Amino acid sequence: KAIAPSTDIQSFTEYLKGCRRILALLGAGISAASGLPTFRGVGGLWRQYDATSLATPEAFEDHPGLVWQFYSYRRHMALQAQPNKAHYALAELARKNKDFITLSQNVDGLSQRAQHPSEQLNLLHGSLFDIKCTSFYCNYTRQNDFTDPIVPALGIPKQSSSPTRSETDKTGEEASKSLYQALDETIKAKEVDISDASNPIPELTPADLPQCPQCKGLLRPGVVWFGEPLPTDTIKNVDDWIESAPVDLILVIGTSSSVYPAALYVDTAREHGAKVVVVNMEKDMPSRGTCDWFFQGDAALIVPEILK
Ligand code: BJW
Ligand code: ZN
Repeated sequence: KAIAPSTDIQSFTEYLKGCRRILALLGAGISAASGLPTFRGVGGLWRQYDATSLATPEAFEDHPGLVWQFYSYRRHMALQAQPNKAHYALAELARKNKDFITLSQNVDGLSQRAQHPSEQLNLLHGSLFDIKCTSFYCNYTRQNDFTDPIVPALGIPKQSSSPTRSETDKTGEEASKSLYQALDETIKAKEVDISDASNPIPELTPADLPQCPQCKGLLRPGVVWFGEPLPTDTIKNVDDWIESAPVDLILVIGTSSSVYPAALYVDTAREHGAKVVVVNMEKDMPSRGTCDWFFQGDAALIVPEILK
């Protein structure tokens, strides 16, 4: 489409009134105002530390201690954070409209904690609080494990300034910046600069890391790493839902739409008749050119406003 997307809230709310079947695709930006950093874009934590390279099966195989430290930190931060008004607005929409489903790429548990009905919430990339065994022959998994730290050796050093509830008053960018500092301090406390490739990686012994109660193998976070398939049941649910009838609207909230197959749901929804609304802090979005409405700014402010 050559036409610029509309930025008119009124025309959007008019359209929304007539919508029945609605999808939301969530990315890290929806949790930015809760103080959790995004992967890319404004306040992107991964850029400095190249954390996308930590979110791979190869990184975990080679450096399980380092990767577990990273996820332990992420679990800790997510547990300290509170859902924001965008999480609550979507949870409310889900309770009011049983023809609405959310596809979340986030692993932080904030939609669940905002009481989003679980049968309408599809976790495309798993959860920081699901744990599973890495042994090929073992099927051990557990869900909703909020133990922090998950094992003592993965404790966050006390001197790191983790976000408190008052962090939710800050803007996403401010909060992300203070998280940067917290990660810096965590790394300094361990006297390791993981941004410098020449530094030795801190080796925790396998006995320090979470261990499978069934087979004594190494446990891992139940998230989806690059090169891994998305959860089959979840994908089937979503695909069946989309196929079953035309879709009226897809809300694309706080995602760079750069990771597949999640990003493809925007096109799939459009092919099934959906209009596309994008909510993002940044103006230069790849999905902006092909959306019907574009609302620039903090999702925590805009989402409750447009769903009111
Ligand atoms: C705000 C804001 C505010 C800020 N308000 N907005 C096709 C083409 C090319 C490559 C591929 C392809 N298909 C598959 C691939 C490979 C790969 C891939 O996509 N690579 C791309 C990088 C090119 N995909 C995969 O490997 C996937 N698996 C797969 O395809 O398997 C195939 C297979 C089949 C059968 C057998 C075996 C394999 C898996 C992808 C898994 C992604 N995992 C991660 C890590 C999860 C765990 C963890 O959290 O550590 O998921 S990567 C990371 O990116 C995380 C996120 O969910 C995901 C998306 O990021 P998101 O949420 O969009 O965040 P950002 O930071 O990118 O964007 C934030 C946005 O918010 C920005 O736009 C900001 O502007 C905005 N923002 N503040 C509103 N306050
Ligand atoms: Zn096991």
